[in-house]
Amino acid sequence: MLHKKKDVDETLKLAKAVGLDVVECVFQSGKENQKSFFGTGKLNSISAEFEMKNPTHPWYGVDLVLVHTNASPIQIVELNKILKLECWDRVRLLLNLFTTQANSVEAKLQVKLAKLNADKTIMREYANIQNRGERLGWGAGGKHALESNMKIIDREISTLLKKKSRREKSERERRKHRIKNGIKSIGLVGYTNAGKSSLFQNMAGKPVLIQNQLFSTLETTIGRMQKSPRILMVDTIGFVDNLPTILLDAFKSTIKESISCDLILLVVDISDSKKEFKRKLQTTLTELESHKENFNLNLIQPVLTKCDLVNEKKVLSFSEALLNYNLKEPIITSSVSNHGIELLREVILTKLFQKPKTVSILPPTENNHISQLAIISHLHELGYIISETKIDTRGEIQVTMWVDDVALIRYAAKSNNQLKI
Ligand SMILES: Nc1nc2c(ncn2[C@@H]2O[C@H](COP(=O)(O)OP(=O)(O)OP(=O)(O)O)[C@@H](O)[C@H]2O)c(=O)[nH]1
Ligand SMILES: [Mg+2]
Repeated sequence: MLHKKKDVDETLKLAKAVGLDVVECVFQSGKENQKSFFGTGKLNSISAEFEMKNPTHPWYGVDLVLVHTNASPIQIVELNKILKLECWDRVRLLLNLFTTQANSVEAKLQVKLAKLNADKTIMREYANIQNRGERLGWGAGGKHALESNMKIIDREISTLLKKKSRREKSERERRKHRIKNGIKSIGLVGYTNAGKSSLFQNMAGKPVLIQNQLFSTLETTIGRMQKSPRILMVDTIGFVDNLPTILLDAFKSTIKESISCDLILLVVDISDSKKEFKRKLQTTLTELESHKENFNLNLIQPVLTKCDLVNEKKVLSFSEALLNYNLKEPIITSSVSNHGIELLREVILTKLFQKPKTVSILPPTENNHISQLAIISHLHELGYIISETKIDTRGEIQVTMWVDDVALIRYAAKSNNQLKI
């Protein structure tokens, strides 16, 4: 791997997630070379070392070079030409990871689109070289192959864009339908590997992929929060530093779905070092800020998770650090020990429904003959019942529940005065 900065930990994790075995990191300091990222002298010496083909050399058998940057197409082509090996920058690395992780039709479509757009930028660069009359580099193919490949890519991109826009339209319709029916939604957002899917699974009871790996989740899963009225939780892709524009564009609608909600849980891993905690939080907030036309920043509720892995002192120190970002007081949780989960549920319910409502269900009379059991069963559908108390003397049943005001009033109007709010 070639890189200029020393903070390559995350790139190494991405490489591991793709199944790559990194044998060595090569550093170079100094100003970035616009054409080849690294200085020509350095690249030539690396190339010479590759060409030696000495079986005892640690690079023997290496078939891929990673560059620790979101490189320009010019740089990728030039690196390819000099090193005569396949070269991936962070964009290609992430694209390959996303390709292996994409399971749903939606994610596959988005990744494929991003990949084709990335390929197109490289081909365009080869075409530029050709127009300048230079010799095409290693791996470029012939002139005709290049032209016909570019045409094929353009056609595929336009087909995929049409499919994507159809899917987005039906998603918009579904969302409209949910809003019309008073169904609330909560988005889980945060850095990749923060613990979003674990929190989702814990609170919604729906199994999702949970792995100690970057970008386990690429698609959106929606599940109903347990012990609550109809509140839908949305688990989706996480953020990462410098996510390439090509991928950001492809996943824009997925990200939009997780933030166009009534409440946003900003999930932050508290088991990280303070430096990592701040870096990941800053990236997530910057990302959210860039989408602020789709939601109100006041809807963000921070959740510091994985608290089972740290001591009280660290919890306090990280909670304090969070306040410097003008965020609300965080809820401290663990999806493993269940610490804070019930408190988080209460906070969510209070934010969405203010407080529990108590209603009285009167026994049937000659005119009003709906059974109390039938009304209670309907109330179960409408909201979440916390308690039911029978008032013996009057035969009345008092029910305390979390419920949407409008839905309750609408139902009470249909109950022939048997349901008193
Ligand atoms: N100890 C502990 N581990 C946790 C907790 N929450 C999540 N994890 C672990 O952290 C890792 C990442 O968890 P996920 O829930 O997959 O994280 P994510 O944010 O959905 O990650 P991506 O989908 O990859 O962006 C997994 O190994 C989980 O088991 C927690 O509360 N405590
Ligand atoms: Mg996940």
